[in-house]
Amino acid sequence: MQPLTASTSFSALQSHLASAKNWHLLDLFAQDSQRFADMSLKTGDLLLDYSKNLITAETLQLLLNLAHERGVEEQREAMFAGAKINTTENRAVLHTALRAPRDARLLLDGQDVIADVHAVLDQMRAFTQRVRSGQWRGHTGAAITDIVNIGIGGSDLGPRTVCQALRPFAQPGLQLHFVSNVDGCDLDAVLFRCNPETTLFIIASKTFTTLETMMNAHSARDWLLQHGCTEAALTRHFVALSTNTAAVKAFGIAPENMFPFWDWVGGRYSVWSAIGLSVALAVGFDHFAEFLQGAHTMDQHFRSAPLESNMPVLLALVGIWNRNFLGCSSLSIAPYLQDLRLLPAFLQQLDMESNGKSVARDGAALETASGPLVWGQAGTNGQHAYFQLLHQGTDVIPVDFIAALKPQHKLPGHHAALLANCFAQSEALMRGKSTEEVRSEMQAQGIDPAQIAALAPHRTFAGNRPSNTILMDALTPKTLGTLIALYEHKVFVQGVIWGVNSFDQWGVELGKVLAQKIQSELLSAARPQQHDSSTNGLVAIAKTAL
Ligand code: G6Q
Repeated sequence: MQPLTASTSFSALQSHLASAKNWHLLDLFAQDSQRFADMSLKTGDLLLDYSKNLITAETLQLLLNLAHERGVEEQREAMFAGAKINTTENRAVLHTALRAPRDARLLLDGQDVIADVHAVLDQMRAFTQRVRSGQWRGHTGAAITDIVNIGIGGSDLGPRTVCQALRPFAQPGLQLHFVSNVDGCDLDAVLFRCNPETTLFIIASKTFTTLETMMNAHSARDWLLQHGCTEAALTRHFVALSTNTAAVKAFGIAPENMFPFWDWVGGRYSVWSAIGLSVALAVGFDHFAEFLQGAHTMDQHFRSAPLESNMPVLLALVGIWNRNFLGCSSLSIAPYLQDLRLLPAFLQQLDMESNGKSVARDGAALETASGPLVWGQAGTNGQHAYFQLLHQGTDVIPVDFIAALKPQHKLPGHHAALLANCFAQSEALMRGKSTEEVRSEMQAQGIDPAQIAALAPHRTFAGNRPSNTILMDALTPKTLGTLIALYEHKVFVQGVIWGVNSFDQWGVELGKVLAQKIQSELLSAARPQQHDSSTNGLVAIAKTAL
């Protein structure tokens, strides 16, 4: 495929950049009273305001030309239709099918995937009802009180983020726990809080071979056996979410306690599949269905809206402008919602694992930057930590502010304070504070001129720093589904423009293989010799402690 730099619209954007260098966001707003109206759009329950970016109508048009030229519409259709766009693994990419309604139809290799999806959803519905109603019993006949999801990466972050975000919808009396790290402290801390008679373990692993998950699963099994559960009764305490039937069986989980999914569901796109079982258990199946429905609303919008009024496309294009033309290497995610505090970590995986690539789909080295570093924290906490760098650091870091108009609590005053902070931060990043403003403020306070001269540079903010704001009515299962799907499709569009395969993760595999080798060296008597002197030295020191 043609490198991005060779496309006509990329060159046009590069020429356009020369004029953009002199823009200030404040001037762009002053020149156009319609800017917010023109550069914001609503779809489903979400509003995206992208007007505080260093773009004009012309920039947007050139970016849209780029999207057309790079084949966003064709690739989008290929994904929805089940083409094997994950070429390095020869797989379709069909997380959108996981939230399609029952009456939809999609054939993949002659198999109706929608029918398969709904068969598993029915299995999940029946199971969640049995557990939540107390019908499902542990080995002593007591109802389940604690559910532990054991998984890592895509089999952990999605359900963990969603369960936390939907906390107000959870059933009291049923505690959800998540264990991911191979560090025994993770499982140990959870087991300490659980009763073996009333704990259900969900082993969530697409491959059912991941070291961390399998080690934690075996330790959980041992814990139950040590606490009075017989081998035969283990079946009341374990269910599996996986694509690997043979490995699930070998572990000892009954086939009827396995919730399958398929190779066309990528780990970081799997919360909509059986991997979302912990969500359905926590908030009830009907809420889980609303979460799927919210995502489906965004899928329909993404698939059918023209690019110029397509929310994921616009969010992606603004990101391309910031990354490839304004040189911003990082994107900060700031949810002004405490229950969404894990969203930055979730989006970090979604974006960085998908687009953290340096070769194009045909294997050629990329000539431009691809996925940015994605990071963040919930507001207002972040304001009292790293926002200093966002305002006055030497790097310009665009921010996505995310907020809800209505709170999920009844405490008076808090929500207005939260929203005020959210809006004030994006305004401050844009507006900045000139040295002139600082000087006159200090003069008005009667500060002496020498002190003003010394302090003014420190109290000056350049401003002109870009941000998006995403507003939802309230954080509900439906809006959360719509929001996550928005980002999934944004990442997809950017991957198409960069020309990368957003759906493989070979970088994750290398670490898995090397760790297995070192682990066997740590536990054997032989001296490690196969590495560099640093790795050999570290392994040798660790062997003395183990
Ligand atoms: C996600 C990645 C990765 C994966 C984990 C867990 O897209 O592939 O984060 O989800 O490595 O893999 P398993 O589900 O196979 O245990």
